[in-house]
Amino acid sequence: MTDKAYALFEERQRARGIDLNVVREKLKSLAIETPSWGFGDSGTRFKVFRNGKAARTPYEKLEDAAEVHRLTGCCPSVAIHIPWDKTDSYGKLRSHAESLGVKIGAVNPNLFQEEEYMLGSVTNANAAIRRKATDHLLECVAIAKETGSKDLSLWFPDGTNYPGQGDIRARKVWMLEALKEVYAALTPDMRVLIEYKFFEPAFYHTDLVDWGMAFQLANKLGPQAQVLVDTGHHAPCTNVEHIVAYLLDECRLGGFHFNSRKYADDDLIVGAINPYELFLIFYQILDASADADPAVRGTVDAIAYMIDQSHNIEPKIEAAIRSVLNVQTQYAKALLIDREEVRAAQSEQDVLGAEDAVRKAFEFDVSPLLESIREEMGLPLDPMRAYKEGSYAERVGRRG
Ligand code: PSV
Ligand code: MN
Ligand code: MN
Repeated sequence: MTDKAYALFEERQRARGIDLNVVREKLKSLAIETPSWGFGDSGTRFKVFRNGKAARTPYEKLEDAAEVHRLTGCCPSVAIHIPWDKTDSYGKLRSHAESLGVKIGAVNPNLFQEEEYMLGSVTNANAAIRRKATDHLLECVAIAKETGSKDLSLWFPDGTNYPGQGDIRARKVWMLEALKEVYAALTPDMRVLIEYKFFEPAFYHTDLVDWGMAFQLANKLGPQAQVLVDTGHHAPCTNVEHIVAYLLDECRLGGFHFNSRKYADDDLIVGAINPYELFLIFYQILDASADADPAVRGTVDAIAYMIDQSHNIEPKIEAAIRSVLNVQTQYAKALLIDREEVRAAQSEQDVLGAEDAVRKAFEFDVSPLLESIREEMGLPLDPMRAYKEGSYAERVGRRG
């Protein structure tokens, strides 16, 4: 049945001039990083529901993430969040990850949980608090060196709630000062990925409110600083794929935090709300991967695809699997765009022809392709079902 479906799919794509060997190779090399915090209990400001099955320690989070990798074959690394994942030995944590067949990925400092950060962390008017926040960032660089991580994902909750509450220009200077110290501590193979967000937890002004400010900071710091696009961190109606294309062309797109949103920073399962946006993001990335400038192509190759979701009602491992499969699906669809057809329509200024060349790839059912690749890689054809029927789910069920 699968063979027949794939044969039909192949025939159809071949007739369109799509080289499925290239598509297959690209799909097989897609790596998506899962977040440790997506495997622990999390919630909203209203309540954290405890279902008794979520991972309780950084070690268990890595085990759950490794199970997602075992089933999907495309999640070889796990981002950590400090101090949520604080442990007495990061070397031990690293070995634990490696023994499970995964690596520790980006290190995420946390500047939003200590009482002292109420009025800001690196942009607090109190120099001692700024020092403490910067020291935490430096501690995370040191942790990254121990875990073998190359990326530090930086998100700052800093901002103000009322006009006049803070000196916006002074805070801008303090932010740069802190980041310069962090940048100076990196080894040449490390990066800082700067994440922006348009509001929350601050409701009047946010120090790093958008991609333009993150981009400007990255430019001031140097080539090892790039922008991290969290898909949930934009005002409604923002054209995220445009931002992606712009940053790629400037060689400043470092990575993603994928998640879905309907309203604000909802942190829902990736692709659950607007899968077409995800597809269009991948279209821009794939288009840039064929850019004449090797620096742009190199930027594409180094993109860190990370998931940042934290669910308060869904079972964690299944939610992570769903997100990963949704990312894979949209990537597969974007790989079916005939970019020559798009280019031809663009050069003829054929508006609807160009739109059609992009959209029609989205409309293909790529499940025969994904199943065929899973079969080739020795993976379960239906990772979600395999999880539900497997012994790991039973083991998780005994937690509590
Ligand atoms: C902030 O909303 C954020 O997107 C940052 O990436 C944090 O590290 C993460 O969420 C915490 O869940
Ligand atoms: Mn994020
Ligand atoms: Mn967020």
